[in-house]
Amino acid sequence: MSQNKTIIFNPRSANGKHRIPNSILQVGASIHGKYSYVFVDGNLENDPWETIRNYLKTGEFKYFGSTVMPGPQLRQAIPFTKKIKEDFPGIVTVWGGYFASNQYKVALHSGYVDYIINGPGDTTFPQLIHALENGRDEQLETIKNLIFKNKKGDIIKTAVEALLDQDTLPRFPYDYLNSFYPVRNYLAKTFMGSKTLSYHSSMGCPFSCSFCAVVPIFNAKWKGMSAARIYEDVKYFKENFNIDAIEFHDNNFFTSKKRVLEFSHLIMDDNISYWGEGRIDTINMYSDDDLKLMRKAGCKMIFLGAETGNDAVLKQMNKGGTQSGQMIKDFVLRMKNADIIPELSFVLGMPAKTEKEVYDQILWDINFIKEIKTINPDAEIIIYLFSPVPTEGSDLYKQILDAGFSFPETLEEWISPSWENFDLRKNPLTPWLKPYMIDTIKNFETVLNGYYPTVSDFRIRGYKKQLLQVVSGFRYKTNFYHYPYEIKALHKIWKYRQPEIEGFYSE
Ligand code: B12
Ligand code: SF4
Repeated sequence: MSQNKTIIFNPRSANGKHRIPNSILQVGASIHGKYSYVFVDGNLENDPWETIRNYLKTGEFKYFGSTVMPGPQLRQAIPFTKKIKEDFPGIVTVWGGYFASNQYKVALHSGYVDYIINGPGDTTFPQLIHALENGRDEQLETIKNLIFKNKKGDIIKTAVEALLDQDTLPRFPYDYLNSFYPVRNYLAKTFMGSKTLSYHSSMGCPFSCSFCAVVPIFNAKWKGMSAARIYEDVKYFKENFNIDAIEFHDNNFFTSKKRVLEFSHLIMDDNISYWGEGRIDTINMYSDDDLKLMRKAGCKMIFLGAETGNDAVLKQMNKGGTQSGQMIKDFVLRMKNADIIPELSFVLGMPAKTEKEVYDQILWDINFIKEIKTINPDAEIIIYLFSPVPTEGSDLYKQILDAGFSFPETLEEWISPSWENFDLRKNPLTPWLKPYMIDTIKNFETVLNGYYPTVSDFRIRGYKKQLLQVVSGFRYKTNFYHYPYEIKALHKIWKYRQPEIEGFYSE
């Protein structure tokens, strides 16, 4: 093993109970047994900078790798990486993850991020360390999925590697992680079970929705582990930690029906509930019997990108596949019959030719959401504001640039409060979306969350739920959404948790 060690860092991503850090586990797996490394999980450290600094002061480390998702993770990733360059200039800094891959220019121009892993790092990261350890700079351009500045200061983006057979990837070093942070502490109590595992079983997505950050990285490619391989890990967690629920963090867990049904058969008798993300038109092709089988095997809720009920806007979003407004309505009814909760996300605030068209579409979608709730009151609704992603070359991206939108030009700007709201898709700073439109959406969302609190926040039950419903009922039924302060106050008192920001409420 090399003398030079690596720190693999997971910046803080949420308050409260934390999920197992799959991103850094997979990066660790890629160099496990080849290079020495330590994990630092910002979620579980009181002062992660102190921990990092103490490691670096030993002089044994040369590489600092951080995973970087947009939003709160930037608050540690940016200042820590900058400080490392200032205080320990010999350290090589490497960023990976969705923010890094999509915003690589601003990261490299900062001067304190040396290398970006563009998408999966499973072969890229060990090859990068190998080249740097052996002083083989000339090899860098041949390493796939890498972005860096060459000696002339030009940005080099190397070839993209085809997605690997996921079954051949090394197992995650759970035992090694356990030597830093007890793995059992990551298994949260959620609305699904008392010990919930977060698991990621596939890479990419076969679609190319023009608003989605997965597209520029994976270009409509998807590869999943086999059901048997997933089940091996599930069994490990069942036997060692007695888990009773799983959150599948895949972008599109349900892409392969064969895999889902095989997996359902495998876990049928394990008493494990699960949640995953999928597409309406994909799962709509499953038969009623398939859905029932999944439910029996533990599938409790599925997150689905409904986006909008308007077929013309679905087209503008390049949603692809066969999804339509009518299909969404039919589908939520099928899910009701199968007893699986559909968790539908909507994207409001798309650009349009005139201000009136933008607003009319918002009002139209609000009505559509209410229609969905009438068909299936258990359907969960998540509302996002459209936040552009840099899908270079797409029509929609061109449209938003023409409308005067641009991303921050420095990393420091990304951690300003307004851009943080952009990341959380709560205020996207898009010029066509006027403050009164944002108010309408937010107020509707508050009333909706009052009248129909999410089941995933299991503290809001009994009298709390009833009180919220009484208070919001009049507003919901009469479309009166202005200034819903009384609902906000109750949400604040009971610390209502919106799953789209920090994940499901957990203890
Ligand atoms: C889990 C998760 C969360 C959790 C984080 C829990 C935790 N563990 O800390 C929570 C719920 C907090 C969360 C929140 C948000 N999330 Co999130 N989240 C994810 C999710 C579902 C899984 C991440 C994961 O573990 N992946 C598995 C690992 C193995 O894959 P990976 O991270 O891509 O890592 C590979 C490569 O990227 C690379 N790599 C990654 N990091 C590094 C680092 C180094 C050094 C190297 C070498 C390589 C490398 O190598 C890895 C192995 O090949 C992803 C979607 C997805 N499927 O990835 C979204 C995702 C990353 N989230 C996203 C977003 C936008 C958010 C939010 C900002 C907003 C929102 N409303 O959703 C919030 C707020 C963020 C916050 N609070 O920090 C987006 C990012 C989109 C974008 N614009 O870039 C994604 C892609 C979801 C989506 N499709 O929209 N999130
Ligand atoms: S189906 Fe979902 S994950 Fe796939 S590109 Fe569309 S929005 Fe992104």
